[in-house]
Amino acid sequence: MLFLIFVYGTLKSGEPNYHLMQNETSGVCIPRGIAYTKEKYPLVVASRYNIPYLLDKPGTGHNVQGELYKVDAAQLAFLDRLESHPKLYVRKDVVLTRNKDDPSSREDIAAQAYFLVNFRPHLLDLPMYDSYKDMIDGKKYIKPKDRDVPAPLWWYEIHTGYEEEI
Ligand code: PCA
Repeated sequence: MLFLIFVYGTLKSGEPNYHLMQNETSGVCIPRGIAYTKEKYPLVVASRYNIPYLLDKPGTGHNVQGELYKVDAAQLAFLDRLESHPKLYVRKDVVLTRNKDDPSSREDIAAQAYFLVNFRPHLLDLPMYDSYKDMIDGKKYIKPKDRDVPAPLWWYEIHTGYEEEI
């Protein structure tokens, strides 16, 4: 069984976690090209570690560019752990298109992506991007191994569910 996953952040080619999308590193992972969200979504870079988040608020932001991958159950489980699904990011259905400038395009693609669902409202005040890239607006991504505060102790910065746990 294979799953179609849309990556829009550090897992894209050339970005800091791309090595985790190499085929057979953690499971089967086959590139399927570039796609865009059919709906607009806010893509922001947030928290002290400058992490990209696609916010679950359709209609706001941009048609976000990302990459499609076909993955097997092992790679999907690996990605779910990496993204702390469903505690932090939530893997959700998303509709994509190959051609964002042609809304009538019949090439809709059903996939899943990691969204931030219970996000703090102030995240909507951040700049919204149509495509993520490390160092965008000078924001350097800090990898999990280089973070000075362990998860979930910093999640309150971006997530409404973690205030009590600090
Ligand atoms: N990794 C996932 C979600 C955000 C991130 O940095 C991705 O690239 O889609």
